[in-house]
Formats: sequence, structure tokens, C-alpha cells
Amino acid sequence: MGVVNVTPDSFSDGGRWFDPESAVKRGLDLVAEGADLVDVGGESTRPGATRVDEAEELRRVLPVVRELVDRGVLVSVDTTRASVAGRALDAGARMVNDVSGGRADPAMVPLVAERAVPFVVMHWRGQSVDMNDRAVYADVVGEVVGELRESLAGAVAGGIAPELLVVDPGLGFAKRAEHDLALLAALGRIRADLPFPLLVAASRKRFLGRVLAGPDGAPPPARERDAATAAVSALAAAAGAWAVRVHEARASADAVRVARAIDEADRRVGDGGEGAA
Ligand code: PMM
Repeated sequence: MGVVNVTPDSFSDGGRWFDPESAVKRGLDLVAEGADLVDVGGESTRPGATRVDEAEELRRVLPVVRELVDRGVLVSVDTTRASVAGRALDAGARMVNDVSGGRADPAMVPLVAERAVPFVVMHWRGQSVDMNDRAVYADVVGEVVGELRESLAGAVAGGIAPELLVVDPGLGFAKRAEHDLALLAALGRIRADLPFPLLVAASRKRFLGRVLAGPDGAPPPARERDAATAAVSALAAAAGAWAVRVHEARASADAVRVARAIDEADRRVGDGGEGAA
């Protein structure tokens, strides 16, 4: 899943694809680099970000969704607003990626249920403006799994077919670096406890900056975290993730293909085929 943020202020690529033409070009480039799906968002969820209003979010997202769909791209819309999701689906988007997992807008689950499209349910503890204050856990994996289970149950109770749900641990959302790393270490357990396709969105996030920091403790800028992102993509794919959400697609697409080839080789060995003797 390639990311196109049509925002002036995303932490990772803020402002680069803010006009519709460059956003569309970016989406097409991501597909050419190996993305199967392009996620279009018009509201920054960077820690501390304040909300954009609905009209502005629509103004940013709709022309980009429409044009990418016209060019044959499979598009998801990254929004917590049911109204924006609905209009993006009308424009041809095929999936809703809601970082709040249906918690921000009570109209979201009914909308997705009615439209019967895939729905990404991310772990979320509240709006970005003060989410860092909520990064408090005694057992991060257990609490994230438990809270996701509630969101997933809410989605099913609201009429979304379970087979349309995708689950995402929400790296960086009300989480510190050690929380993100613990969640990545537990992808196998998360998959076992929440048997839905798993989306992992580590791309360029703060915890990677922390891991890559030099001796002075200074993290590299977001755009210098793509090799580390591809490393996470390989690990996530090896752990059975359904998709990785990334700002640069080529290295992650390759990483995913290598992980798949290794998995297939492993299955052949397990079947008593090649190498079993
Ligand atoms: N992270 C961002 C935005 N949307 N969607 C999902 N499903 N999971 C995420 O972790 C996620 C997201 C953060 O901002 P970015 O677009 O710059 O990565």
C-alpha cells in the first residue's frame, strides 16, 4: 500500500504532494514502483496535529481519488470522517482506512456496513492533538489487542462482514518507540489473537528515527528512514502481514516478494518436496 498524503503538514512527506496534480503523479509512481493499492489521505495525523475541516478534507482528497481511479489504480481513502469516506467511495475508492477504527465518527461503521467495502481498523486512543499523553501501557501488546478486539466487535455489531475487516496495530499512535517495537516483536501473537488480515504501517515513523539515531541522539529526517522501513516490511511480511503501508514502494515491494519466495520455499520443504531428502 503506497501512501499519498494530500496535506501541507504530514510528518513524513508534508507538502510534497499537496496539489492534486503532483498527488496523482505520486500515486501513479507508487504503482509503477510496485504498490498494489494507493492510500489517499487529506488530514495529517502527526502527533500534535489539529484537525482540518470536512470541506477542506474533501477538497484535498476527492480530485486525487477520482483521477487515480480513472487511471485504473486501486484506491483506499485514509479518513476518520464517514462523510469523506462516502464521497471517496462514490468517486471510486474501494476501501476505507480509518485510523480511529470507527471510534472517531459514529456514522463510519454504518456507512462501511452499507457499502460493504473492506475496512481497516487501526488501534487508536484519541485525536492526534494530545495522543502522546495516552501512550501509557502496563502491557502494550495485551492492551492494544484488547482495544482492537473491541473496535472489531463494534464493526461487526454495526453490520460490517468480518471478512471485510483488516486490523492494524497503529504504530506511533499513542505509542512511544518502545511500544512500537514491542508490537512489531509480537506480530505473530497479534495475528493469532486477531484472525484478520494484518496491515503494518511503520513507514518513516518516529520509532525508526530513534533506532537510527546517531551518537548524539539526533534522529535522521523522515525521508532518510526508507531503508529501515523496507527492513520492517520484510519482517512484517515474514510474520504473515497482509500489507505494509509505505511512502516509497520499490524497496518494500521487493522485500515483500523476497519474504514470499522464502515462505514458498519453506512450504515446499515442509511438503517433502525440494530439499527434503
Ligand atoms: N499512519 C498514518 C496515517 N494513516 N493508516 C493506517 N492504517 N495505519 C497507520 O499507522 C497510519 C495510517 C501516519 O501518517 P503517514 O501517512 O505520514 O504515515
